[in-house]
Amino acid sequence: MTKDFSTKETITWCPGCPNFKILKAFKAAVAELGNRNIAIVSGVGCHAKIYDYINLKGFYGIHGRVLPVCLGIKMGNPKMTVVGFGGDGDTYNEGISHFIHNYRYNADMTMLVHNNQVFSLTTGQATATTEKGFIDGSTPLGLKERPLNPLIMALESGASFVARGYALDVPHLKDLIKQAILHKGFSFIDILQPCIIFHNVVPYFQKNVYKLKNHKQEDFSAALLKARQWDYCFDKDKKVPIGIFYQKTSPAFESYWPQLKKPWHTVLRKPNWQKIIGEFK
Ligand SMILES: Cc1ncc(C[n+]2csc(CCOP(=O)(O)OP(=O)(O)O)c2C)c(N)n1
Repeated sequence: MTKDFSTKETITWCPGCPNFKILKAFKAAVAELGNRNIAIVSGVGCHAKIYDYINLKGFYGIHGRVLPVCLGIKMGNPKMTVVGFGGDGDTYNEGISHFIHNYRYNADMTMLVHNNQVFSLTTGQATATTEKGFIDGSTPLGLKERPLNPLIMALESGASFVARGYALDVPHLKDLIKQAILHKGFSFIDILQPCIIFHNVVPYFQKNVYKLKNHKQEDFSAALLKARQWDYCFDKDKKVPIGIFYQKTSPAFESYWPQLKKPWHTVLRKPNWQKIIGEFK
């Protein structure tokens, strides 16, 4: 049940923040999957607080380093389901190299990016996915660069599962999360999570977000075409597709490293903690 995944922590997101919806969708998804063998990992930022609100074990992160921690957990216990939560700054700025290389590795884990298109916790500076022209204290003359499209970057990096969700469509997001977790390989969902304080584009999304229909998920060219439909800017009233853009079967990291096939992680190790602690005295 969803409430089994709740904690007693006081939630400190701003009232009305779409992060509440991501929390709701995630808890409902894992409750429906009936899987408690999940480790969660977060970055640093507003999104990362989700770690405190989900009753699962894991690691409350380091800014931009969600994916290396996820991969370490997966290598340590290949039977574990691993889910990372990152911000757009966290994942597409500080963590961009991990983002690219993890598509090459294709370990069986899931990355959920709360994309509010700003560094929210530090009060709204521009990230890699902020639209050109965005004005803020750190870009008073308007941001000059064009945003990166993380879907295209994921596809071109060899991703085996690429999706986009919308935090304010909880049932749809819940289904995406379930499918991402069930996917055998590295799955990525860019979740539109408009920050209602520093980057409130809710009206744009309410008007323009639509669900992919009759889209061939195994067709790479079709995926690229759909990913290009919206460029993360808000000047031209473009439609914003959500759903699974691309999914393919390809060998997961755990399957091609022979060391990870053996059940070595189940061997009971008996570390001499006194000796180890002594080395640091
Ligand atoms: C290595 C490092 N760089 C910078 C910071 C400062 N910092 C803390 S939170 C944050 C913003 C996070 O933004 P984002 O990842 O987009 O998450 P959001 O707050 O929007 O959910 C930054 C830059 C930090 N903690 N560590």
